[in-house]
Amino acid sequence: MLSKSIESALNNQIKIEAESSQVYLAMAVWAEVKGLEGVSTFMYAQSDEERQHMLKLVKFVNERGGHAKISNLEEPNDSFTSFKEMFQKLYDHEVFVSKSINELVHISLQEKDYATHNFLQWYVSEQIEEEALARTVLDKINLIGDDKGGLYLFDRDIEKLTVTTASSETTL
Ligand code: OFO
Repeated sequence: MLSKSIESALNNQIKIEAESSQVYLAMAVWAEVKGLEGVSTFMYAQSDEERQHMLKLVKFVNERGGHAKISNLEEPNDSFTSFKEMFQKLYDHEVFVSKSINELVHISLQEKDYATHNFLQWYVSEQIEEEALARTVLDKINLIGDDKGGLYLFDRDIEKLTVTTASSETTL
């Protein structure tokens, strides 16, 4: 059985994961409108993954005797001055999510809720993967700079990065 404080912390994370899905959906749309199909496919896939992260939490809260809360979401930013800015925001967002997961892990230990602590380890590994992926993408964008040919190749290649993330194995 979840304590009230753990339930509320997990529910807060449900909102964060749902908002992450919206953040990446808005990025997918922006990239699609700009004609970068590879980038938009990557972002649509990221958005789907975040929804899975949210659902995994929903199931966990309900299975442990809590009540998952489905909240109103912040409207995501849907315009960017450049691809570099968009990918920087993706990276910053993942760092923010990692901090939030770490805080949850901390609370679960404080409350000696080892089941929740164990459940959260999946998210800890996931955030390591996602931060690394976002950093790799950002490094590539920085290398390309304003080179249009480089951007074309990047757009073609980024879809392959989607396939290699461990998170694509997500199951509920
Ligand atoms: Fe939910 O993993 Fe990214 O944010």
